[in-house]
Amino acid sequence: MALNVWWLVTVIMVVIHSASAAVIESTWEVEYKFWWPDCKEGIVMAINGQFPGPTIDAVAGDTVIIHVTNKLSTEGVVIHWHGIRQRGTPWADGAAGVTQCPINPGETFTYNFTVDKAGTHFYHGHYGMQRSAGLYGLLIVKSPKERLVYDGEFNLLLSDWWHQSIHSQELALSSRPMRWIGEPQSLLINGRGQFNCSQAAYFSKGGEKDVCKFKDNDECAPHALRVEPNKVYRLRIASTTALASLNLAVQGHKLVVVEADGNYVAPFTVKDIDIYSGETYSVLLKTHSNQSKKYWISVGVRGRKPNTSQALTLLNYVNATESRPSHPPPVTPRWDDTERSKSFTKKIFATKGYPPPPKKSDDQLFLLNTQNLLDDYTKWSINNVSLSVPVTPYIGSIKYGLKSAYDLKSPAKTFVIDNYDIMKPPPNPNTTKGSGIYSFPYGIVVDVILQNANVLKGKISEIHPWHLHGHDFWVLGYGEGRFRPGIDEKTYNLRNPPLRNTVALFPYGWTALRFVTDNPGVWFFHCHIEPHLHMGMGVVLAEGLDQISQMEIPDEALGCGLTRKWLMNRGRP
Ligand SMILES: [Cu+2]
Repeated sequence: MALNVWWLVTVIMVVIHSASAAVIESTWEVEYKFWWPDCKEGIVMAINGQFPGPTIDAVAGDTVIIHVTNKLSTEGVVIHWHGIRQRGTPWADGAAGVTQCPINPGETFTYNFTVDKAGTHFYHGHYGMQRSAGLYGLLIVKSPKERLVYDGEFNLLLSDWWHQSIHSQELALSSRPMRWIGEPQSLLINGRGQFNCSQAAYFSKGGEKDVCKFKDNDECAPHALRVEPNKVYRLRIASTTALASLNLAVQGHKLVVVEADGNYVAPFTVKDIDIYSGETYSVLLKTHSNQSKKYWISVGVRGRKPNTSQALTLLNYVNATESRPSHPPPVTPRWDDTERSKSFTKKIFATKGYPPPPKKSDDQLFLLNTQNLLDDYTKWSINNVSLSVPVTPYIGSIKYGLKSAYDLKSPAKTFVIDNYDIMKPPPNPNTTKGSGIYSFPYGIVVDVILQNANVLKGKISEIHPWHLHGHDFWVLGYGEGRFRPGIDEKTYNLRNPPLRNTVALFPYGWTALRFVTDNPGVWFFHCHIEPHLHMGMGVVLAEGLDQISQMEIPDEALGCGLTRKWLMNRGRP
């Protein structure tokens, strides 16, 4: 038994110090840059000449001030701080059209917010499909009272990469008929991948001739993780993929999952982890004693039929004598083994010390996810409305009472068609588009039931990772088929559900979550698959409308659409 519980020591609380809050301030210039992310030249969105963008290292309680200058010549830009709740600063959430106007070329916008809670987070573009173009980086918030004990840590930022430009991708997805962007050309680990070759090809038929050739300082050369024997390492893993659901394994080593989306979870041991776009995990890895070997870290695609090679990097023991691993990389579990994915997800529970959720909810949203047509354009819809984000940011429209800036009528709070058969393509393929929002008073408990369904053609239901801005929510449960009101609520886990900001909606199933409207602001809630969001797969939640109207919002956030007009005329009759 003693051998299997080495991680137990790591959950003993250790108080290190009570740091006084610091201010982390930087100036960022966002620009397009030629880069070789997968050993092939492409164009990335770089920050201060770096791809991925710089890692922000903060301590819980710190203030982060980032002056973002848009050095793109012809398009706007925003940065969303994924996992940061933005309490009191909803205008700094960085969602274009929701919490601010895109920053114009040549202009600077200052984000100023507090990172109030420790966790593994990241940041990314939230305008058009700029995340897919490489506008992302890590945001690590350390705890002044870290409860986990480990000897060192590494960050693994996972993403997917296309050779087609995002402008071409956006146009393809918005064309009639829609042209699908296909699977990514490469997967990247910390912005590094290899297209059309494999570092591990010496194990396969092609042999040495297919082994990637790169120099150590090439932009696509993987960064190995250098470890010592008999130590515990924390791997902070984040997925900012545009499309791919991923699986990560470290050859010859078990992983103990301890954190998900910035919240500690009850530790559990696995051979590999599934990670969906928008999610983060920390895992603890214990190195072997007295080893002199090298091991593969492999990342592969799940949930969609893969057409992309694994991303690989290495775990190298400091005194490794071998030049490369002596065994092939771990094989990614079969892409369509959905039961395996569900079984991983269902192992995640809050660790001791987290208060349970409120026993009952005050309001409920049932959100049916469907793929539809709008004048023969392919769209994703929620309760038969495909989201069309207005030019004027909602937060400004609400603050200044600009009633013509968006649809004042809220979308339906439940499925439009009561007897909708989720196992079949939609009987009526046609949808509508809209910009209406769901409004909630301050301080109530809201349940959301996400309901998946069959796509437009064929017999397929896709995985959608849903991400909520401004909140962590409790994941109360998952179920198969159509949600049965009055019955399925009884299966909710109200004892130790995990707190997260992103949750998977599995094929032909439902996912239930609960949150408290304790953060006045306007919050995007959407599928984190970038093409899906681009095609309308999201909703907008406004909470505490009275508080928003009293709130101070920098004018610079609102210099577009009807709020610009309002600000220009302010003070005039
Ligand atoms: Cu989706």
